[in-house]
Amino acid sequence: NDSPCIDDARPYPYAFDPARTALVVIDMQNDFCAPGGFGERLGNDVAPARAIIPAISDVLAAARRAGLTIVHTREGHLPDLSDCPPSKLARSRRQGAGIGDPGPMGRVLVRGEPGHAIVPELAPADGEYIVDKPGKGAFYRTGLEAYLAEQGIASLLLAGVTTHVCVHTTLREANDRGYECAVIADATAAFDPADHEAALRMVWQQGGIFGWVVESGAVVDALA
Ligand code: TIU
Repeated sequence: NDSPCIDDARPYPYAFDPARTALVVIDMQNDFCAPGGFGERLGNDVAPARAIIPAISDVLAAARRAGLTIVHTREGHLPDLSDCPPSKLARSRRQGAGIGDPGPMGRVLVRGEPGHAIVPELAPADGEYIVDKPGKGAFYRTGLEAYLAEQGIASLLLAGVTTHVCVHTTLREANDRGYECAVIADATAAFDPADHEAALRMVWQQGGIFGWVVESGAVVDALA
């Protein structure tokens, strides 16, 4: 058969059917990638998040050409914060990154504010599914599971930020639901590279306990 296969995936080759594969781009929002947003206010350097924009852009272009299902996620809350757990709100305030507080890109992590928007380089195209999520995982309190089922999706390619937080939570939720997941190493980032490396290792160790780790160039080649 002519199903693409990424031979140098960890821990072993990753085969996928493009007709049943979705590219999921996680939380590439100004709040995580631009100065003054939620990520920086938490005490982080956003440079690693910005650095993966070109690799994600390349994978997005290849995925669009190949006709993959494309999903974008955004972490954020309703303007009245009614979907923000008090625990999350309190810890954000304690850290100086108060959810809902005013900032240079509007109210921090609130839907509809400039900080909540996806960076312009990776803007969703018409017809691409956007998941607005209140949590770290893209399946919790969203329509993602139903949407993927409707599309007949079996495999997920994961990109975005941060590797150990929202990418991992989504990966774990997806793995428990039976999806074959590949995390794209150079299209994901954490604010601290040590967290990124640890998170990637957790994917492929134990024979691929959560799935596979691949490189963006290999994904682009496989989709060509
Ligand atoms: N999108 C995402 O990963 N949300 C976070 O809060 N990440 C952190 O690393 N803080």
